[in-house]
Amino acid sequence: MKKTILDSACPMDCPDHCSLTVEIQDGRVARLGGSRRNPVTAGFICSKIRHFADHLLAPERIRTPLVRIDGGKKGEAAFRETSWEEALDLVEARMRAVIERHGGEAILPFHYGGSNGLLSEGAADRALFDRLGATRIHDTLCAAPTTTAMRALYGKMPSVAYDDFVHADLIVVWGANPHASHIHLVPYLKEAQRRGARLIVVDPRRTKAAKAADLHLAVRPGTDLALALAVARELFESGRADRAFLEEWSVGAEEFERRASMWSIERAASECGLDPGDIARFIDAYAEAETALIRCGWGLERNRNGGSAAAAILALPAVAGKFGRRGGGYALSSSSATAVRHRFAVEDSGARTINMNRLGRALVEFDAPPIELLFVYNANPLATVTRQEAVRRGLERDDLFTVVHEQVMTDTARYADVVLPATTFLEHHELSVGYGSISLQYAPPAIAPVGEARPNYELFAELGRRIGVIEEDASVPAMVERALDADQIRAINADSIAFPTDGAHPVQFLDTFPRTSDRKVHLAGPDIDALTPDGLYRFRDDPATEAYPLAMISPATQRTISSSLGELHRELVPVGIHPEDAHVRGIEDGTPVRIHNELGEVRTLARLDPDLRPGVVFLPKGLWSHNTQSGTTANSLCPDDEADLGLGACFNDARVEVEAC
Ligand SMILES: Nc1nc2c(c(=O)[nH]1)N[C@H]1C(S)=C(S)[C@@H](COP(=O)(O)OP(=O)(O)OC[C@H]3O[C@@H](n4cnc5c(=O)[nH]c(N)nc54)[C@H](O)[C@@H]3O)O[C@H]1N2
Ligand SMILES: Nc1nc2c(c(=O)[nH]1)N[C@H]1C(S)=C(S)[C@@H](COP(=O)(O)OP(=O)(O)OC[C@H]3O[C@@H](n4cnc5c(=O)[nH]c(N)nc54)[C@H](O)[C@@H]3O)O[C@H]1N2
Ligand code: SF4
Ligand SMILES: [Mo]
Repeated sequence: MKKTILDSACPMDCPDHCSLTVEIQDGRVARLGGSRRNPVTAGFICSKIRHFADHLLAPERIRTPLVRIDGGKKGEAAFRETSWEEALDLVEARMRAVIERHGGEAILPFHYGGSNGLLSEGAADRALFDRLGATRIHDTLCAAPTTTAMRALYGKMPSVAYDDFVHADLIVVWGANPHASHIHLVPYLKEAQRRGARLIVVDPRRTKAAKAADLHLAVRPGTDLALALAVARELFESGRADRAFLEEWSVGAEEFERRASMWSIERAASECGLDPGDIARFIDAYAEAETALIRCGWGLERNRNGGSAAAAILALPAVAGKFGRRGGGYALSSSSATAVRHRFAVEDSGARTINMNRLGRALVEFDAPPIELLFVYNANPLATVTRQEAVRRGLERDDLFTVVHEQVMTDTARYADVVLPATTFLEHHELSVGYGSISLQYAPPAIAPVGEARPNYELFAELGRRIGVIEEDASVPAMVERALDADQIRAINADSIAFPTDGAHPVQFLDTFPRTSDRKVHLAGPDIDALTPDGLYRFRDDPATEAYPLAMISPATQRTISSSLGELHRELVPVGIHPEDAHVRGIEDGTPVRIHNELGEVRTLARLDPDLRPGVVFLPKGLWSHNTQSGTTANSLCPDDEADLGLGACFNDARVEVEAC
C-alpha cells in the first residue's frame, strides 16, 4: 500500500496555527500529526485534530447538495439529494426574487470564519454579498471587546511571541486557559517556571494553569475590571507607577488614574470575591518583577464589563513600566504582525449592519425589510449564538429560506431549505495567519474533495458570476497574488510557510510601537469614551437575581473545538457545579438536573467540581443538541446583551438556577 506524507497547516480557530503532516494511504487520510515547520508546533498536536480523519468520512458528512422535501419539517433533516446545478438554480432564483421584492438587505449572510483562512472567508463571499447590498454583520461572537480595547489603547501593536514567554520572570495568565485552548503555550510557561518565573492566574476556575501557579485569584465572573483598576490605583498611590514612561508614551494617564481611584483593594476584593491580601500580593509581585508579562485571554471579555476589563488589564504594563524588555508587556493576539490585503475590491455598500450575536432578534423581531434569505457558512449559529430559542424560532419560520454550506449535518444545517456540501481544509487551498504564533501558512489540498463537496471560493465565485456581480479572476493564484506582497509570495513558494521578517519576535516599545496615530498609548480620553455608551472603565453590576443567583460560564474545553467536530463527540456532557452549591440543592454527582432561567433550560447530569468557585456553574461552549438530554445547550441560557465595547457577546453573564429533576 502506497503511503505519502504531505505538509499542511491547521486553520482551526486556535491561536497556535500548527504546521501539520498528513499521512495519505490509498487516497485516504490515515493520520494527522504535528510537524516542526512552524517551530511552535514542536511536532505535536491536540487530540481534536489528531482525529480529524474521522470527520472527513463521518456518517454526518454532507456529500451532495440536499433540498428539503415537500412538507419536511425544519429541524428534522428531511432532505432529498440533488445535483449542484439544481441546487444553485434554486438558490440563485431565490436570491433574485428576494432582491426584487425587498432589496439586497433582505438577504443575511451569516458567517464567522474563525476556522477559516484568507481564501474561504472574507473573499469571494464578501464580494458577492456586499455587491448585492446584503445586510452585513458586526463580527462580535468572539474577541470583539478585547480587540476593540487593544486597538483603542495600542492600535493593534503585535503581542509578545510565545517563545519570548521564557524571558519573563512573572507571567500573569488572565482569563485564558492554555491547557485547553492554546496548548503550545504550555511548554513555554513550564520553561519560564523552570527558569524561576512566578506564575499568577486570574480565573473563576482552578484550571491546570491555576494549579501550577504561585497565586490563583478566583475572581467572580465579570469583575476583572474592578481588580485591574485596584491594581492600577495601588501602583499610582504607592509610588510604583512609572510616571516617566506615562509622561513620554501615553495620553490620558491622569484621567485613567482618576477613574481607577474609585477602586481600593478592599472594594475590589468585595466585588471580585477575593481576599484583599491576595490582591496586595499580586500587586507586589507585579510591581517588583523586572520582566512581567500579562497573557490576556478571551474568557474575561464575554460579559457586560469585558471591554473595560480588557482595557484596564492592557493598561497595567504601561502604568507599571513593564515594556521595553524581551518577555515584558502583554500578549493577546499576534495576527497584526502579519500584514495581508483584501482579495477583492469591495466598496462600502451602505447596507445595514446587525449584531451577529443578536441573530435571534434579527430573525424573529422583524425590522424592515425582514430577513427572507439566510445564508449560513463557516458557522453553526444554532450551537454558538446567544438566545438559542430565539435563533431556533427564527430558523423555523416557514417564510425564511435558509441555505447552509457545511461539511457535516450540524444542528443549524438541519433547519436548512438547501444544504450545500463544503470541503474541509484538507480538500481545498488555504492561506491562513496565526493569532498566537506569528505565522502565515499556505496549504494545498491533501486529498480530493469528499463526495461532491466544493470550497467556499468556488461556490461564491460561481454564484457571483451567475448573478453578474463577480467578473474578476477569482482563482486561487489570483487571490493569493492580491492578498500578499512579493516577499510573502516568495516565502510561500519556497516553503509553504512564511514568517513575517520584520518583528517576528517583537519587543514592545523597543522594536514595535503602538500603531495609534501618535504612537502613544491611549489610556483614556473622549475618543475612547465614545466607543462605549457610558464611558470606559465604568463598572456594571452583576446581573444575578434572587431567582437566578448562579453565574453560568461556558468556556472552551480540551475535548471540543468550538462546535466543530461535534459529530465525533456524542457523550452526554454534565454541568459542573461546586459541591457547596450542589449540597444545598440536594444534588449529587450524577444527579439529573435542570439548569434554567427566563430564556430557557438545559437538562443534563450534574458533576460536582471543587475546582469551580462557589456560585459558578460550568457548561462548555460548542456543544451540539446530542450532548444534553433536552437538546438545548449553554446558549439557550445566554442573554444577547451587548458588552461595553465592540458589541461583544455576553455569554458568561448567564445567571441561572439549578435543580434536581
Ligand atoms: N480546545 C479548544 N481550543 C480552543 C477553542 C475551543 O473551543 N476548544 N476555541 C478557540 C477560540 S474560538 C477562542 S476565542 C480561544 C479562547 O481561549 P481562552 O482565552 O482560553 O478563552 P475561554 O476558553 O473562553 O476562557 C478562558 C478562561 O477564562 C475563564 N473565565 C471565564 N469568565 C471569566 C471572567 O469573567 N474573568 C476571568 N478572569 N476569567 C474568566 C474560564 O474559566 C476559562 O478558564 O480558544 C481557541 N482554542
Ligand atoms: N455559550 C458560549 N457560546 C460561544 C462561546 C462561549 O464562550 N460560550 N464562544 C464563542 C466563540 S469564542 C466563538 S469563536 C464562536 C464560534 O462560533 P462558530 O463559528 O459558529 O462555531 P464553529 O464551531 O467554529 O463553526 C464553524 C462551522 O463552519 C464549518 N466550516 C469550517 N470550514 C468551513 C469551510 O471552509 N466552508 C464552510 N462552508 N463551512 C466550514 C464547520 O464545519 C463548523 O460547523 O462561538 C461562540 N459561542
Ligand atoms: S493545537 Fe490548535 S492549531 Fe494545533 S492542531 Fe490543535 S486546533 Fe490546530
Ligand atoms: Mo473564539
